[in-house]
Amino acid sequence: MTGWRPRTVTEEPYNAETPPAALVPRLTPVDAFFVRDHFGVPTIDPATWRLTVDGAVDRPYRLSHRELLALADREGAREVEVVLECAGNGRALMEPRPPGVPWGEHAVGCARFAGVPLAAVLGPAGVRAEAVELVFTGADSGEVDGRDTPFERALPVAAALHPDTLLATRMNGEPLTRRHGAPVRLVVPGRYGVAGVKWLVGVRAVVEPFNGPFQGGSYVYRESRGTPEGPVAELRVRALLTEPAPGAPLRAGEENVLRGRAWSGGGAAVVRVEVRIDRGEWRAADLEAPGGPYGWTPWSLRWTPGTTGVHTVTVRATDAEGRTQPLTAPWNAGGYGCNPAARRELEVH
Ligand SMILES: Nc1nc2c(c(=O)[nH]1)N[C@H]1C(S)=C(S)[C@@H](COP(=O)(O)O)O[C@H]1N2
Ligand SMILES: [Mo]
Repeated sequence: MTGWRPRTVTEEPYNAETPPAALVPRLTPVDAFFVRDHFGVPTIDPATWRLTVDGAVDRPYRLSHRELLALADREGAREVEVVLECAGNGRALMEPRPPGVPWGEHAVGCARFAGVPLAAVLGPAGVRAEAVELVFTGADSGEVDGRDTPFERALPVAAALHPDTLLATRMNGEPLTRRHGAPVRLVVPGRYGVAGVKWLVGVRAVVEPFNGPFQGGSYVYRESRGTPEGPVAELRVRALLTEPAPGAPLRAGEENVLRGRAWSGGGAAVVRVEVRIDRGEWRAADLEAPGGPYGWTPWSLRWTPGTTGVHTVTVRATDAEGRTQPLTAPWNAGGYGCNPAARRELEVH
């Protein structure tokens, strides 16, 4: 425990951002980690929890929590360090502002999730060849268009069977908390957070692409300006400036270290982070190794301000696929995938 709390953005349902100071350590403390809920936190007793595996499978079955943990012992638990970012992170930077939770830039965090590869649970069920997707059901539900609707999301079969797609029971070495999906949540490294269904109770194989309210209704890039249309899937390349802390005293002629984090999606490494002060040249920051292919990459750059006054720092990252952050916020009707270069004004005395 750190005594940190996320910063509330909306009360009902509860949505909250990671406080900036909690983004300084490599792993984001669980009690500071951003929270995105569409409905609310369901109450689940692990003793009676069951995961239903059905649909286009040869042997539908139900798995208890104890059986899942035994599977982790038998097949080997797996742990991955993952940047979890809400697809709406940064929406408040878009002009005009799209509807949806008005996230600033901190609906993001990085944690170590441990659990069983989903493939180990699907193996015994035998996903049929005609299945195209797996649909994941959360225990939370609420009214959508006048009907009680569970939170459901789908993944293509190949992504579901990827060895790093986990049924996670632990976060940063501790049992998963209720807020973050206990007893079991899905973790899909390299994709926006919406893929990671919390409070997971069902997995079903389907032979037609799934089209639920949180799949084809929302979480789609529509009316995009300059970026592709289509479903929200992989994380877009992005950098954050974490230090100096907001309001930290800076003096002309004294050296400072600018620091932050950068990440991208689909396992693409961050290969470059560049920093520009005011309208100066772009300078390459030093990069440290990330904690695995889905963790974030720490960057740093020494800077000695020459003059007093307000200086604007701009930071942009580039990934191994050659994708670079745009300088201004991209726009689409749902306000997703907003990844402009990070910008902050620093006052030098
Ligand atoms: N069951 C369920 N799973 C869910 C959601 C939800 O509302 N219900 N929100 C999704 C979204 S949009 C995000 S960004 C992540 C946030 O995970 P966190 O709250 O653990 O940070 O959970 C995802 N999984
Ligand atoms: Mo999200």
